[in-house]
Amino acid sequence: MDKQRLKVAIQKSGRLTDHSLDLLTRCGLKYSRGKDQLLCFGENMPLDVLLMRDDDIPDLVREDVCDLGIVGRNVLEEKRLSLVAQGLPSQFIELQALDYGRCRLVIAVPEDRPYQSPTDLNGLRIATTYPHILKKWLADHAVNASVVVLSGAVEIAPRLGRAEAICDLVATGGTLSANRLREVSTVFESEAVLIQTPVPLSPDKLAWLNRIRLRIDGVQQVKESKYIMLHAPRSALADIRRLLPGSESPTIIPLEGHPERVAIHAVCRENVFWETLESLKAAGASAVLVLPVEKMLA
Ligand code: PRT
Ligand code: ZN
Repeated sequence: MDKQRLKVAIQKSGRLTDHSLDLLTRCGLKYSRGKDQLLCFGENMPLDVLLMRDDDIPDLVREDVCDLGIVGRNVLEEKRLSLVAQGLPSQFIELQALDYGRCRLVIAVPEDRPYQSPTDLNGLRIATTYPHILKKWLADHAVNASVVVLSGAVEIAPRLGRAEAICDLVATGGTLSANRLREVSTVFESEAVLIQTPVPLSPDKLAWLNRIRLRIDGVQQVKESKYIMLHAPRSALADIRRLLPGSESPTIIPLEGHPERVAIHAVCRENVFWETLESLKAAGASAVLVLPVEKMLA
């Protein structure tokens, strides 16, 4: 593989795959997928995408097989703590959070089990696929429980009599309630993060990484942003500026033949709801138009 090209590892098939490919596409990457389905070749940037199991991504980046990786912070933290336990170097360079794949690692118990505080877990068996994160949390809370390590289907462990509690990832909470479990404590909060090799990048690769990071910032900023245009009496300018959510300095344009009215154009960095439009109208605005923002570069 070409050493001058950035290699980024993302999950091959799972919850982060579509979001990660979508993010790279929004950053301008056009790619073709290799025959083996493991590599996407960047056609318009010196950047290739390797499709891997998420559990392998931290090591691929730590060992400099890939320059970059996108992985859940939960997977990264579990890996980091397992390296610490083995006395190995455990620093990962986390470049930025990516605002998707949000979930939390929680302790859950059967709905009918009383629970007031972490000490109620003393003496219990807790099933998880995240033993290192769980053990650290138990130690931090001075709880003496035993950790049952499973490779999946953690939510059915209490019903099978393998554990009295579980420590698992939750997004909506649907899986817990379907299994008559209730969340009692958050152990770790997670989202997808971009990580970097500990080996310094060549100047060319670094320049591309910096460009991509600026584009990621741009992609994140426009998610909620809207471009709003409206007409308003000059006298209402102060009120209207106050009503525009998250906008810095709007552009004010005179309207030919209407000295008392102006056009106002502004980028709002938050979503614009109907309530805001109604308030704008009440303040004297007319011809209000709200458009999505596709790209932004600060
Ligand atoms: O094959 P590979 O090893 O790559 O994939 P995987 O099966 O290990 O991972 P995958 O695709 O399930 O998840 C990848 C990453 O997505 C995780 O490491 C998290 O960072 C993130 N993520 C976000 C989640 C969830 N949300 C999530 N809800 N990972 C797992 N879940 C599971 C959870 O384990 C439970 O079974 O979904 C269920 C709960 O979901 P709710 O919505 O019912 O609460
Ligand atoms: Zn995995």
